[in-house]
Amino acid sequence: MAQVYKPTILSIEVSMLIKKPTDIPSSEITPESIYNARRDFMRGAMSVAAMGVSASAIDVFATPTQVADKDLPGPDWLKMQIAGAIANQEKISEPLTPYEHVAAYNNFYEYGYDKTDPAAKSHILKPHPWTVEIVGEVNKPRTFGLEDLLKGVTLEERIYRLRCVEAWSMVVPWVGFSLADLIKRVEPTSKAKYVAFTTLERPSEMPEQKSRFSTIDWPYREGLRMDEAMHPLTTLAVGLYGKVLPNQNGAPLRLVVPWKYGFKYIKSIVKIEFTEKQPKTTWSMIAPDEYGFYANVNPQVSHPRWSQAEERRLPSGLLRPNIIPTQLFNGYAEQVAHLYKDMDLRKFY
Ligand SMILES: Nc1nc2c(c(=O)[nH]1)N[C@H]1C(S)=C(S)[C@@H](COP(=O)(O)O)O[C@H]1N2
Ligand SMILES: [Mo]
Repeated sequence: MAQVYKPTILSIEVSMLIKKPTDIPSSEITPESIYNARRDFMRGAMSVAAMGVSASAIDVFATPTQVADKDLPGPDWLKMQIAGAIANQEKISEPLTPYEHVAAYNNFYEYGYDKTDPAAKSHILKPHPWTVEIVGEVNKPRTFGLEDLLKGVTLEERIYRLRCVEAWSMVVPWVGFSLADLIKRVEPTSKAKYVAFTTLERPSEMPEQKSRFSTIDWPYREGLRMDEAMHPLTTLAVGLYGKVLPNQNGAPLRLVVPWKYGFKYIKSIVKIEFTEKQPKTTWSMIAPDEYGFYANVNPQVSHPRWSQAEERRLPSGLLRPNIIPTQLFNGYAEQVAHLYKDMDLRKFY
C-alpha cells in the first residue's frame, strides 16, 4: 500500500556546490509541449496517489523502452547491440522520467555547473573510438576498446531510480550490464578490495578542465568496495531509452549504482583500477564532511546543508513540485542492506 503522503514545497534548489541564491533553475523553464506532457503525467501520478493504491496499477514496464525520434551519433554495431537489449526482470511500478528530462537536466561538471550546461556543451565530446584501461590488482590487466569490452555481452534494459544528493530524482531505463561480468573477465587478485574509476581527462573536449577556478581536481574519480562492485545491481550503462547514451549522460560508458547517490555514477569512464586501499573520490576530496565514500541513499542521514528525507521526482515544476519520501537505499534495501549490516551508516555516509 502506498502511504498517504502530504507534499511540501522545497523552496530552494539545493546544490552540491554552494550556489548564488539568484540562480534561477533554468531547468524549470520548459517548452509548452513538455509542460503539457508533464501535466498529464502529474494527473496520472496524483490520481494513483489519491486512490491510495499500490502504484503497480500503472505498469510502465514494457519491452525495452525506446524513443523513436532520436538519432544519436555512434557506431552501427553499438546501436544494434543496444536495440537488441533484453528487458531485465526487475520491475518498477513508478512512471519513467521522460527522455526530455533525463537528457536535459544533468550534472556533468566537466561542462559547467548549471543543469542545462551538459546538454548544451557536451556535443564536443568524442565518445568513439574509446578505450578503457583495466589495471591494478588483477591477473589479466587489459586495455579494452569499447567494442571488445562489449563483445559477447548481453545488454539489458534496467529501470532504476536515480537519487541525486541534491534531493532530486528520476526513474531511468538504462541499457547496460552488470559490472561483475566485466570484473570476472580480468580476474581480480585476493588483494583487490576496492575498485577505482576515472573519467576521461581531455580539456579540449571538456572545457571546465581548463578552468583555473575549478573546485574539482580533474579527472573526476569514484570508487566502490569490491562487494558493492560485484553486486548484480551495479551496472555499466551504455544507453538509455533504447539509444546510445547522450554525451551529457556520460557517453559511451558510465556507472549506475542505484542504491547510492548520483555522484557515484561516474561518467565517460576510461580507467578501472583494482586497489587494496580505499581510493580517493572526487566529492569526498572537495568536501569530506558533506560527501562520503559510501554515499548510500538514506533519508535519516541529513546532508549538513539540507534534509535527505524527501526528494523532488522529475518531472516537477516550481508550481507543482512532485515531492515524495526518500527510501532507505533508494528502495533497494532488500537487495543491498546486508552489505552494510555491521556498519554505522551515520559514520560511513
Ligand atoms: N565525470 C562526471 N561524472 C558524474 C558527474 C560529474 O560531474 N562528472 N556528476 C555526478 C552527479 S552529481 C550525478 S547526480 C549524476 C547525474 O547523472 P545524469 O546527468 O545522467 O542524470 O552523474 C554523476 N557523474
Ligand atoms: Mo548528484
